[in-house]
Amino acid sequence: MENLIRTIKPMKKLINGMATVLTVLLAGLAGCATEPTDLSGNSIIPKPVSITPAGESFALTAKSDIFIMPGSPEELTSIGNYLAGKLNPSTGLGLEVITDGRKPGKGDILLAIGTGDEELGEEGYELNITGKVLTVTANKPAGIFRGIQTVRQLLPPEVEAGTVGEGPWTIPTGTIRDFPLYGHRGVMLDVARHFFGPEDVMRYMDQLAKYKMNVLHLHLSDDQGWRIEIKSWPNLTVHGGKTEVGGGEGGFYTQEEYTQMVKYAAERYITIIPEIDMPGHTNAALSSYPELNTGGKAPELYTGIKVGFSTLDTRSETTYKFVDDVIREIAALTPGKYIHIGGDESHVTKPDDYVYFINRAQDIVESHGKSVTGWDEIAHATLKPGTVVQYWARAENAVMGLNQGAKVLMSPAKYAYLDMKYDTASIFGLNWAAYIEVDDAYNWDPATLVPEIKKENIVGIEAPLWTETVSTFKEAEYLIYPRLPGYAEIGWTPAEMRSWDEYRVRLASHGKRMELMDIGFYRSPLIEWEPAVE
Ligand code: TNX
Repeated sequence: MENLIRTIKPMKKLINGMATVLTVLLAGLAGCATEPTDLSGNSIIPKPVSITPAGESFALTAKSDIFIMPGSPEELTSIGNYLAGKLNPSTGLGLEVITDGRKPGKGDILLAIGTGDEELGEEGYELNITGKVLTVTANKPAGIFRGIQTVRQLLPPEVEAGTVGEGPWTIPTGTIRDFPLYGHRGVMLDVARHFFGPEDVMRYMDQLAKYKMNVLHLHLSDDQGWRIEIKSWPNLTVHGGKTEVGGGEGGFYTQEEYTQMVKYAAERYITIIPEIDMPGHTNAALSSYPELNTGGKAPELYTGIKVGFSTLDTRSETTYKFVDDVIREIAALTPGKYIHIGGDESHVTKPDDYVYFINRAQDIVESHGKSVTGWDEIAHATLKPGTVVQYWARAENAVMGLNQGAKVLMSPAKYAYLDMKYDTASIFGLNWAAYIEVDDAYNWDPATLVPEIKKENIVGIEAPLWTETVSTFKEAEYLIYPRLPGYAEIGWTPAEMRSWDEYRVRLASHGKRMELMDIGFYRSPLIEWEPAVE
């Protein structure tokens, strides 16, 4: 008997093994047509709030189009065109946007503004995927835009390729209801230490949109360069924009280019927050105009990476004329509510002078109809209602801001700085705050990091990329990815729904998407990436 069992067991194994091989072969023969039917098995980042699978499959085909019902806001047509622009190059299906009142049929996508679903808010959406139609509904166009990013991620990774793939372009059926935890989910890009042109910034915005981020904070001035044209103070860019860290040629945005970037952002439901860092971090301005200096003598341009050595003359009216002109011109080009006045590391400004300056700068921002954001040091001044304090270094500053009624934007350098190295082997980046591996970047909760700063005090999260050590956008992308999707998820998904062990599996499947978009991301050893695409 025992002998018999001994021979049968391996035989069973063999038969089982053969059956598996056969199944795989058959699936292969059918052109990999094993249709995905489990919506819960997706890899969406940020993780949606709720997913209810229905167990079937929806397919985009050559007959598919994108439908918008008559009477919908104009913006929906633009969003439809954006979606077609994302899907057509890789699917080759030639999706068109239909607005003439025809009804969607099998394989079509419908974008529709729904009737006041409060829980979804401004940016939430619902996806209803049946075997027949994929419907995206939301209260606002912004929600539809966030929803179509989920649609992109539900399709196979090849949807992100620049050339036509074979498909099949199938999506499991079911319902997704989704809305963000925080209203401010952003990044900061330092274009002052090294200059990055509008093309790079727009490429970045495409990625932000993909991960449902909605703020791009541009650090437009620092010791090493002034990067935005100010018509009333032209030497800021003519002189102050002509170099960068390491002595390269620098550059700046004309007002026209800035306006184009603002428009590009708006089309992606992204708000640009411009930062003019003051009263420290101002060597480029001081070098361009002697009258802004205490003592009236202009310093040389600076191409090193030290911080904290420059200051505007805070007791001169010329300085406030300058600040007023700069803020007036920038405010006029910026539809967003906030202007960032910097305020960090003003080590050579006397404390009294610093407070005096920040108070006056706040008045100026307000006089141009905007609200103030600043680095956490600004909490030493008397903050106006509506101010946002960006916590980067000192929790006690952020708490001091809270006690004055300000809200906090969470950018703790130890966890959220994209310019920190991943580990000692990282080629680019700094390490003064920490080494931030992909798990460290993901494994924290803005609402519990500092006991006094609670969820209701927080506007959201921002991940800054300072660019002392990166001179091309390719290099920047090595630091940005794959940490960016994690920051997007921290900002969007309720903390109790997040876990590193589950997230790392989803992130792995984004490797192929990043490769197809030619992003040279850091292949963290903590993630089981799929083999590189040949
Ligand atoms: C600190 S973060 C700075 C920047 C540097 C950065 C480098 C902040 C408000 N100030 O001037 O670029 O460290 O990580």
